[in-house]
Amino acid sequence: MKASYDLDTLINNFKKKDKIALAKLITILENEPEKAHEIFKYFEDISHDSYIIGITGSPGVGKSTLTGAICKKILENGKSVGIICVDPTSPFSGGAFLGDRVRMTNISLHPNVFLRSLASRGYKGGISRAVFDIGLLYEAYGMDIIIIETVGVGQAEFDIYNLAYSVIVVLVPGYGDAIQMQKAGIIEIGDMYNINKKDLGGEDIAVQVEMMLDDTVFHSGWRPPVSMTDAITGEGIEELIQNIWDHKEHLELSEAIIQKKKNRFSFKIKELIYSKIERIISERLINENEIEEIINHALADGKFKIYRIIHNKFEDMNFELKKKSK
Ligand SMILES: Nc1nc2c(ncn2[C@@H]2O[C@H](COP(=O)(O)OP(=O)(O)OP(=O)(O)O)[C@@H](O)[C@H]2O)c(=O)[nH]1
Ligand SMILES: [Mg+2]
Repeated sequence: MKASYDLDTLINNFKKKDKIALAKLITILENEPEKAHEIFKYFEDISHDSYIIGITGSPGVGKSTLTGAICKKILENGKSVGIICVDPTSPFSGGAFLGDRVRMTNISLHPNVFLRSLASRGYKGGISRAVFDIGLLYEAYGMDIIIIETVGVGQAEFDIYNLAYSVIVVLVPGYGDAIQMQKAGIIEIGDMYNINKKDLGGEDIAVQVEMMLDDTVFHSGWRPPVSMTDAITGEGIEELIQNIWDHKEHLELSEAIIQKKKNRFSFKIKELIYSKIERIISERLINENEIEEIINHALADGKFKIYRIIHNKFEDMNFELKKKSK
């Protein structure tokens, strides 16, 4: 069911920093991604840039608590923060929405904060698309900082590295994370490493991470720093935040920020181009019924003929395409 709304009014309220309008626009983008085209037209005169921080790590390492603690410090400096929590663990941890809200209740009530939780499964157009669109909306809203929290790294469907400018990989004592890290190759993903739950130890893992980093060559000239925090008491948060600003400065001075911004948009542009091409193909070259026919034909003729049938069909399509482009 599609909700009824008046886009002009919504946008007007959004521009007056009305959080309800922001929430509604996010919902529209989630449910009707094709509306992005109409919505973002209203913001073409805005030139605001937000700085995007990614927080990633295994379930339960304290990403949400850390996000809350970082956010609190940023707010103390008079800045605004838009948070996106991508939470694939919700079925296990008993509800991402509730969990994150409870953990971040204090900050999410602050006028300069907006928090949106997304369940990563079942997203129309994929989770990266939704995160990208919400991030862009936060930028239009004028958020100074955007924080994206997500479980795990390097999942095909959600590539935090391409969406955030500074990525914090969070580890905790006692998980054997250093070994996991090496296996997953995530040493290439973190712009910084943070050992959370330092109240439970963690010196060992900090040393292991430092050693691994010492063995790695960083062509960018940025060697990821390692910090330790207790996200509950806020101990160590200052240092972690300093690492973020140092990384931001490094990106800006080396102009690597341009590449980061390019990465963020390039996947989106590719997605838009591919979906357009797909539409053109289905409208002009081959429709669903014809595809069904090919499938039936291939199945009826036996499995070994499948490649020949597909090959011939594509030859025909190429021919059609050439004819049309003349
Ligand atoms: N002892 C200790 N506990 C912490 C610390 N930070 C977070 N926790 C606790 O660890 C648990 C998980 O914290 P979350 O912030 O929900 O962790 P998360 O990584 O966001 O979890 P998911 O989003 O479900 O993957 C909660 O019970 C927190 O209170 C810390 O520094 N020390
Ligand atoms: Mg969380």
